[in-house]
Amino acid sequence: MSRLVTAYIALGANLGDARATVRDALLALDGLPQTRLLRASGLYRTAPWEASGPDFINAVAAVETGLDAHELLRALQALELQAGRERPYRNAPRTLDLDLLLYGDAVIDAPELTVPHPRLRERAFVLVPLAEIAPALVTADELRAVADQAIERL
Ligand code: PH2
Ligand code: MG
Ligand code: MG
Repeated sequence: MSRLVTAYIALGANLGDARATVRDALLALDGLPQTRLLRASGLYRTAPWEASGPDFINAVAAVETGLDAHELLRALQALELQAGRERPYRNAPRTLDLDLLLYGDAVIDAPELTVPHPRLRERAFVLVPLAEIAPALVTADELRAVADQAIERL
C-alpha cells in the first residue's frame, strides 16, 4: 500500500468550451489511478496573465493520491492531451492546462517539474481558488498583493 499524499492542481482553459472542459477535468482527476478528488473550488473567469487570447476559466482542486509526483505529472499531461492541448508557443491559448501546485510538503526541482509551482503566489487565478478550498495555505497579504488582477467567481 503506497503512501497517500494530498496534492493541489490548478486547472485553466481559454479555448473551446472552457467551462465544460474544466468541469470534465475535475471529474477526470477523480478517475485517475490511485487518486480521488478531495475538494474543488468554484469556477473563476480571469483575465489572461502574461498570455494572449480570450479570458480563462480557472479552478483549483485538491486530490489525495498514491501516485508519486512524476507519475501524477504524467497523468495530468495525458489529460491535457486528451482535451486536445497543443503547445505552439509559451503561454499560447489552451484547451486545458493542469499544473501541479503542491505535492504534500515535497520540494522538487527537476527539469520537468518544480514543486511548489514557482509562480503560484504571484497569480490571483491560482491564489483565489486555492484560498477557497485551503484557506490555511494562503495569507491575507498574498491575496492583497494580487488584488489588482481581474477575477470573477462564476
Ligand atoms: N495560465 C498561464 C498564463 N496566463 N492567465 C490566466 N488568467 N489563467 C491561466 O490559467 C493562465 C494565465 C500559463 O499557464
Ligand atoms: Mg499554467
Ligand atoms: Mg502547464
